Amino acid sequence: MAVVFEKPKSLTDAEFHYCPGCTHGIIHRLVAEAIDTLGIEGRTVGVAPVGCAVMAYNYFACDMVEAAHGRAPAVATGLKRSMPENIIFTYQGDGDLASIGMAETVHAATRNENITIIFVNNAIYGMTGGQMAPTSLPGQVTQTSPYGRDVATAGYPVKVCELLAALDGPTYITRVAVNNVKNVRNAKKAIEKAFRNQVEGKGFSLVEVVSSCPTNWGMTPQKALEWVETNMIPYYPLGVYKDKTAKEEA
Ligand SMILES: Cc1ncc(C[n+]2csc(CCOP(=O)(O)OP(=O)(O)O)c2C)c(N)n1
Ligand code: SF4
Repeated sequence: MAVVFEKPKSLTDAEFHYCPGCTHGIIHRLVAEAIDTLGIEGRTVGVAPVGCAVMAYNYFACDMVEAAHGRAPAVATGLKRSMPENIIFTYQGDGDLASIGMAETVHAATRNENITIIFVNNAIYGMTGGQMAPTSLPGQVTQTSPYGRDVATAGYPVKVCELLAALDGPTYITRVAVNNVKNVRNAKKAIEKAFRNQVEGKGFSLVEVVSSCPTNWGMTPQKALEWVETNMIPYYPLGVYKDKTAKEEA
């Protein structure tokens, strides 16, 4: 019988530790599929974050480096510059990338480092038990905003794509989601393009993936996906924010 669906070669056999319904698993799969499709499995090196995806080094079947919290773009820069023939990606949450690691993110982008960043925005600190993240929505209840995020004291959520797209440096900045089949298909294309850009030497690519954290949002997996649609996506509109390659292709 013809095989129509199988596990990507770039995922190991290790069982994911993620909570039921967590979208980290879908995103891991899409990254692994992109590596398989481009045939770069032998020369790809991933950089794992501090956050729920800290054990990504167990799941991707390529060399992996563990970065200190937020420092993945700096580690990726060093890897890429010392081994330019390798394909380097980071996989980071919103606490890792947009809070403690914001400086590394902005400066890697403005230098247009030829790396690929997968940014998982679930609007909360998942690993540490659900504290407010830079991307938590106005009014969102978290462990550290029990009455809801008050923008008067906590400020407004950081819109990473909009912010980075204002820089002259980066090549490709896009926001996708994985809450339904159509969005997963678009996310797959964007992640593949972000890796292809690096293979072709085009520069810094970041894919923000709007994601869910059913455990710390206090929702069933199904409700969490609905909340992505009704609350997250209106605040974080999906789409391409910057694509320097579009000009070349036109
Ligand atoms: C230097 C340092 N500061 C703080 C922490 C605690 N810490 C661990 S993970 C994390 C945030 C995780 O949230 P996020 O990056 O959004 O990823 P998620 O777990 O939601 O996937 C924090 C603050 C740490 N490990 N190291
Ligand atoms: S705490 Fe949230 S982000 Fe972490 S594994 Fe569980 S559902 Fe996923």
